[in-house]
Amino acid sequence: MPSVETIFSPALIQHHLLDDRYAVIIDVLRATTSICYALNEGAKALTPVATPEHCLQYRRQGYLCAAERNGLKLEGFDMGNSPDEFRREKVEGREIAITTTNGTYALLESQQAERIFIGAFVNLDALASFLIRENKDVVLVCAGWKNKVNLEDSLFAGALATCLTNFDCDCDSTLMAKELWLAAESNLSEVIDQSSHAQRFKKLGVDDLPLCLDMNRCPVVPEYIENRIVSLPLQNTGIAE
Ligand code: 3SL
Repeated sequence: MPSVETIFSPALIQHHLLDDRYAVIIDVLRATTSICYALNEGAKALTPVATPEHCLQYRRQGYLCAAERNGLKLEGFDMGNSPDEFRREKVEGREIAITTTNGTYALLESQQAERIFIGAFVNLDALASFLIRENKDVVLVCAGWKNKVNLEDSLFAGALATCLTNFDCDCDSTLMAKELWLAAESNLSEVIDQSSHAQRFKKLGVDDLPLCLDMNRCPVVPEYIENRIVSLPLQNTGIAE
């Protein structure tokens, strides 16, 4: 039986074995949500990078450049990190370089994993079906906030782990995440609205919560392959067209 393990913060990755396992990177607010939107809206691929400087270097190759720090779009970039910015008219057929405070960091820290996928509420069912079909050990990596644990990523880890019914769960973090999800599932937006990140958004005038909690809006399975995040073709995901 495959297993599912949860890592609540990138600071804890070093204490877990990622080799031979699939990693799912989770940054519900908002990096992994925006990545799902971009691919669902027809972007060709996203290249996650660590710094804004590195990101801008891709402009010469015709990439769109997206950069966010502390919740804000950086000046001089084509977009920040709002799912609303990754609309078809802007992203279709385009390569995008992206850097964010926590999401791209968590991904780049998880590179020992056998394969790396992107998860958010907007692709929950698609990703869960794919992982069930693959039947491999999975590690859920929550991006958190600057190495601190956060509520929304832990909730998503619980939601995904709950879907993986045939997986072995010898991991207290996963049990905790599942209990959290069970308690919050019926009033998810009210619960997430209390989170520190939602509060931060309010101060910044960011109104992306409804887009980030729009369950299964983007039926994509994004995978990080050779430095780029691409959407797996539907026939490889087991998701019916
Ligand atoms: O930290 C990140 O990667 C971002 O998702 C943070 S924010 O939602 O853009 O504020």
